[in-house]
Amino acid sequence: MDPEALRKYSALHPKPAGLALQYGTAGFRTAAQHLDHVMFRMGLLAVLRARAVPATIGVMVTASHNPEEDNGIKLVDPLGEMLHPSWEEYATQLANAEEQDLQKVITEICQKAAVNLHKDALVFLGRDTRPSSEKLSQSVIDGILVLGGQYHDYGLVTTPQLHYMVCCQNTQGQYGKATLEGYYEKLSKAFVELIKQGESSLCPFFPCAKSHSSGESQRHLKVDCANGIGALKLSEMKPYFPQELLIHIYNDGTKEKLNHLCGADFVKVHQKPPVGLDMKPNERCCSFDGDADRIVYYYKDATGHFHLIDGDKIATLISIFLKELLAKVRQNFKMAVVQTAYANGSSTRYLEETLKVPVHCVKTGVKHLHHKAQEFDVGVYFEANGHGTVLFSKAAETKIRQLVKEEKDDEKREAAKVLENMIDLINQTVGDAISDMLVIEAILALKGLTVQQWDGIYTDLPNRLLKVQVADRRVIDTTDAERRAVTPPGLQEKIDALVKKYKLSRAFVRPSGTEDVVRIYAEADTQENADALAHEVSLAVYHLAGGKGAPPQP
Ligand code: G16
Repeated sequence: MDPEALRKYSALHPKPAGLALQYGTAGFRTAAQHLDHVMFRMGLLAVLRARAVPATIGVMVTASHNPEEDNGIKLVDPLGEMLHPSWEEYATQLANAEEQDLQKVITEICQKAAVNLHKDALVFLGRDTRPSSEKLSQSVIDGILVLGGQYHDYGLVTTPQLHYMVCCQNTQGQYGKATLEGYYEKLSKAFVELIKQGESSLCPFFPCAKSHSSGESQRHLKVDCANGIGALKLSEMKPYFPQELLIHIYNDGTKEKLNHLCGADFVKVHQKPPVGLDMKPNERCCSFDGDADRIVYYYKDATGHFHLIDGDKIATLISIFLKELLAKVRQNFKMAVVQTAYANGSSTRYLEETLKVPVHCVKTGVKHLHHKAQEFDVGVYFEANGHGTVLFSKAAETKIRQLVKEEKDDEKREAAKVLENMIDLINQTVGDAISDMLVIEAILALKGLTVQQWDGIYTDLPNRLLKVQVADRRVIDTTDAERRAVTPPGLQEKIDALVKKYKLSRAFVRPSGTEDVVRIYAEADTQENADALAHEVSLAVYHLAGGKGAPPQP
């Protein structure tokens, strides 16, 4: 490390006085103008991490679902997973170090994490379409270079595409080719194979598949791309899709602002369609978020009523499909679903009681869900907001591929083939809107399901998500996978008392790790009751946790 170069470059990326940020649910996130120093320093950290592992590390410049004016950065570990929690702490220390202490903090990290400064370091870089992203990723590059690292800049990519590239690189191509073409080819090949299997007489499991794929209306899918990177990448991928899937892109970023009144987060929170997407009754539609790692589906029925199909129903559809196939390959694979406190009570009940699949609840943040899902042969994880994927253990994947090659029993072999294609279609590194969309489209086509039939698997309990601004959201501390508040004193007692007023009700509060707000979730027997409960809880937060501005209005 050249201390002089470090001093010189760090002075070009000064830390605003008094600013302290924390590596949150998905990295650092705040107004873009406050992030230049963080970007430079995360370039430094990525090099240290790459040397410590040692392996290629990813850096994604994005603030995902946040407003266009925000930005952020997510670090990606070698197999495409989120940065290891022990390094989140280093990230926070480095981001908040005063300029004169920077070198000392780097030396401390090197000592604690046994970083060999003489090793090569390669960092993969990607960014979303925010106006601030290009300049901020240049600051990351400055940080990488000053510590003697090398980088490959993928430029504009979705977050999951960058995770995929990192995994391909570190598995020496076993996971796929570390190029966009490699990603498009891998996913589209698996998708086409699955659709073909549905139409093949050799594969008897999908009697309704043929009639589904020949139905003209079933071939169309309207996709709201949140005016973000998803639009660019989905258009690039379109030529790879077969005739059975006709994608129509809306909110492509040419006219409106990123995430403004559209995108997966908007649709989920407001439980209404995005602007800019003209929805006819019973048409299948979906929304990506700003960096295309989340997806939710929806449609409008003949009476004009809006139906949201969120991450819980996506997890349910995938679980039903996989469970049927796993029964056919008869390998006693352990399957489970991982959710968070936001999961609708009806989804948990359906999964546990009807489908008989074990369900686990963990803290918000895909990093927590991913970690838990790794404990099973087949771990399906989804946040209600549409962020999720499926993980197959190495042992399960190897067995499935072996059955495809060697199994004599036709039924077992064909089921294994479907599973093999699912493994290739699913981006196992992280939730991926494009990959999830194709998984869902394949399942609907193979099972011959319409969006309404999918929606009808169970009925969501009415629910409401709200946000409240407080002076310092860290005053709220939670336990039991964020389902109970430990501080401030009296808050949980108040919530418990409010919940008792309504039938089938549940509510919790937690500080967001991506926005400066406290999130409130409530569900109850009717929408009016869910709304009323959420409002009363938001007032409790406002009064007991130092609310800012005017009290929340109903
Ligand atoms: C990120 C995380 C998600 C999380 C979401 C909201 O999503 O990756 O796991 O659910 O933030 O987190 P919070 O409630 O803490 O603000 P994204 O799509 O914005 O990167």
